Amino acid sequence: MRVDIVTIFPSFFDVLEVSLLGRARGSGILDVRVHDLRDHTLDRHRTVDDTPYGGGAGMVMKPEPWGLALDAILADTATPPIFIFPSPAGERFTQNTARELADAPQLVFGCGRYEGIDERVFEYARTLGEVRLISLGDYVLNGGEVAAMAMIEAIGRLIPGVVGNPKSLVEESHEEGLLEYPSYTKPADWRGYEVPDVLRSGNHAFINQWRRDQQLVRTRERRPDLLTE
Ligand code: 6GU
Repeated sequence: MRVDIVTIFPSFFDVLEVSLLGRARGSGILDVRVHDLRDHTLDRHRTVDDTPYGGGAGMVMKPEPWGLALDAILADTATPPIFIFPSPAGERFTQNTARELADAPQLVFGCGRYEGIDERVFEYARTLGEVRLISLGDYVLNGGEVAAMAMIEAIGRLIPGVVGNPKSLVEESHEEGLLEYPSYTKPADWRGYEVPDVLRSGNHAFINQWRRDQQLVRTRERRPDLLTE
């Protein structure tokens, strides 16, 4: 998968070089390219924002640098990509969203700052590919960078070969609409806290039943919204 990121803070994405995703980049499964929006400005001050039409607080990102940045990415692209603009005003990002996006050959993340990006940029991007405004949740971050990083990690780990053992993708929170069951490892007794007997019984039917019960108990307690949706 190819991932292009447009941002005024390219160094935010340096961390993509470490851990699982770093290894996937090294092995060619993930081709990540970070683009500095300011490289597509035409003025001496490399201006990316201006005051909002209609008044109001904050600054809005100007459309011209965005247009040139998207054009530069498209100039070197075979098929229409999916554009993702992280935004608290977008649809909610879920495990389902991650699964949908993991099949795409190319994702382009447009990271906005300030009060947002001039709306016409989204209209223009729709002429180049599918456009999705996506939010991580109901709270506000300073910009799209951290949100894009979270989405790239959630999507990237679903690409075959990124996570070493594909089985570890199946038994985890949200894969079946429930929270994950509790996990334990050695020692069996740690500071007087014991591992539940059933997990040491060797009876896999009991173990599976216990784990399923724990998933339901946890989900009911912590995330009742998942059971009613
Ligand atoms: Cl995607 N962007 C910003 N700026 N804030 C957010 C968000 C995204 N998701 C939750 N809060």
